[in-house]
Amino acid sequence: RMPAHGSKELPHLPALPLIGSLLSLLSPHPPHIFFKKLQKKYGPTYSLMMGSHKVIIVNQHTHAREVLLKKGKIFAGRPRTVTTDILTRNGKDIAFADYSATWRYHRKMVHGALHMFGEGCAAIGNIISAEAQTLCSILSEAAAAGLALDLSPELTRAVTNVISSLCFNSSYHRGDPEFEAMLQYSQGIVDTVAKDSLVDIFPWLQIFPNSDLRLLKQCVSIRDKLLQKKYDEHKADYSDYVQRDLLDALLRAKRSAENNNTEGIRAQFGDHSEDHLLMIVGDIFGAGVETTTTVIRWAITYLIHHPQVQRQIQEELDSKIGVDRSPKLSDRASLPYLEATIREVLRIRPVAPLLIPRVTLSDTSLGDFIVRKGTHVIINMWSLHHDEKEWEDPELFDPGRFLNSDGTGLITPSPSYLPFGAGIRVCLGEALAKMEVFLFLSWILQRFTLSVPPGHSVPSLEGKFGVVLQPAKYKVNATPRLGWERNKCQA
Ligand code: HEM
Ligand code: PLO
Repeated sequence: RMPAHGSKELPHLPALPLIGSLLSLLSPHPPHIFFKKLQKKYGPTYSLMMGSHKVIIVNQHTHAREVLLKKGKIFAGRPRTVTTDILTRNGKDIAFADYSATWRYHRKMVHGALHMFGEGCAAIGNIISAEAQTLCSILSEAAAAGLALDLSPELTRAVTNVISSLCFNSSYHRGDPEFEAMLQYSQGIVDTVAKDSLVDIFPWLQIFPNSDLRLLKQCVSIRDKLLQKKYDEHKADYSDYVQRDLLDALLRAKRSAENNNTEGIRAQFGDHSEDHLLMIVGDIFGAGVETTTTVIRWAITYLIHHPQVQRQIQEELDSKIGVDRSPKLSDRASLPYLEATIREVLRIRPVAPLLIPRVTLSDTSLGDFIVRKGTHVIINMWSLHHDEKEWEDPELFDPGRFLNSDGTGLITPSPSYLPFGAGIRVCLGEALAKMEVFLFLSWILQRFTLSVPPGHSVPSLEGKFGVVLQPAKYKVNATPRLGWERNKCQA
C-alpha cells in the first residue's frame, strides 16, 4: 500500500537568507529554458525559494498530470501577485482568480456562454471566415503593390474582431483609433503582467523595475475605460428577451442574481458584481486575442523556415478543397497534415510555457514528495514538450510526429503534451482557438505562399518570454498562388 502522503523532501536549490534562491536563478536564459536546464542538477521536480515563497518547478509529465488532473482540486489555487491584482482588481476574473465558489460559478457561466455564442453555434464559422476574407484581401493588396508586410497588426485585428463579435457583438475597421489604442495597451500588459509570479519578485534588485508597474497601471486604466464603455452601452439597451453576446449573458446572470434572494445566491455562488463582470470580459478578450494571434504567428514563422511543410499543406488543401471554394470548419477532419502542423506548432512553442502558477489549497504530496499547503507550483510545459525521453530531436519542427505511418490519421505520440493545460483549470477557449487557427491558416495558405522578402534573413525562432511566448516581428511576402491572383479572394 502506498502511503497517502509522500515522505521525502523535494530536492531544493541552495537557499540564501533574505534573497532566497535568487542568486542561483540569475541566468542569461529565459526562465522556462533555465528551469529545464536545472533538471540536470536537481532532477525533474525540484523546489526553490522566491522571496518568502516556496515554489515547486515540475518538468515531467507524470508529476504535471498529478498536479493538473489526479489532484487537480488541491492544486487549483492561484497565488496573488502585485501585477495580476492590478490587472484583475484583486482577482475578480477567472484566469488569475484563486479557487472559490465565485470562481467556480463564473467559470461555469462563461463556459456555457462561450458554447452558446461560439463552439456550439454555426455562426462562428461565418464570423471567422468573414475576418479571414478581409485579411486575405489585405494580403492581396500588399502583394499587388509589391509590399512586404508585418502580418501582426492585421492578424491581431482579425482575431480581435472574432472575440469582439462574441463578447460585444461589434468589430473594428482598419485604422479605428479604439483598435490602435487596444494594440498598444495590450502589448504593454503582456510585457509587464505576471512577471513577478513567473520569474521573481525582488523590486529592490531591479528585476521588476518600477517603470514596468507604472506602464502596467497606465495600460490597465486605458483598458478599463474601454471595458466600462462597452458595459455602459450594453446596460443601456439590455433586454431580458435578446442575448446578443457574452456580455449580455453575464448581465442577465447579474440581473437574476439581484432579483433573487441575494444572500442565498451569495452563499451558493459567491459575488457577481460589476467589477467581476468587467474583469471576466477583460480576461476572455485578452486571452482570446493574445493567445490565438501568437499561435498563428508562430505557425507562419515555422512555415517560412520549412517551405516543404508549407507546400505539403497546400497540396493537401488543393486536393481536398481545390480552388472553387474556401475552407470551412467541416473540412478540418479531412486535412490531417494541417492539423498535425498546428499540433506541432503548439508543442514546439507553447503559448504559455509555464502555464499560470498554482498554489496548493491543503497539505498534499507529489509522487513521493511532501508538499505543504500554500506552496506555489509552476508546470514547465516547455520541459514537457521538449523532453528528450518523449520526443526525438525535440527542437526539430516535424508535423509528421502527430501522424500515423501512412499519414492519413492523427496520433498523440506522447503523454508529455498539454498545450492547453488540463483538469479544472484547463483553457476555456481551446475549441474556439482551434477553429480560428485552422480557418485563418487554411484560408491564407490556400491563396498565398509566405516567404521572407529577398535579402531578408529568416525570422528568429527564439521567442520573447512573458505571460505569452511571442515571436519576433518581421516582414513577409505573401505571393498569390496560381489561380488566386488579384481580386479572386471571394470564392
Ligand atoms: C487558460 C492555453 C486560447 C481563455 C489557459 C492556460 C493555457 C491556455 C495553457 C492555463 C491553464 C493552467 O493554468 O493550467 C491557450 C492556448 C490558446 C488559448 C494555447 C490558443 C491556441 C484561449 C482563448 C480563450 C482562452 C481563445 C478565450 C476565449 C482562457 C481562460 C483561461 C485560460 C479564461 C483561465 C482558466 C482558469 O484559470 O480557470 N489557456 N489558450 N484561451 N484560457 Fe486559454
Ligand atoms: C493578455 C493581455 C490583455 O490585455 C490582458 C490579458 C488577459 C488574460 C490573459 C492574457 C492577457 C494573456 C494570456 C492568458 C490570459 C488568461 C489565460 C491566458 C494568461 C494578460 C493563458 C495563455 O494562460
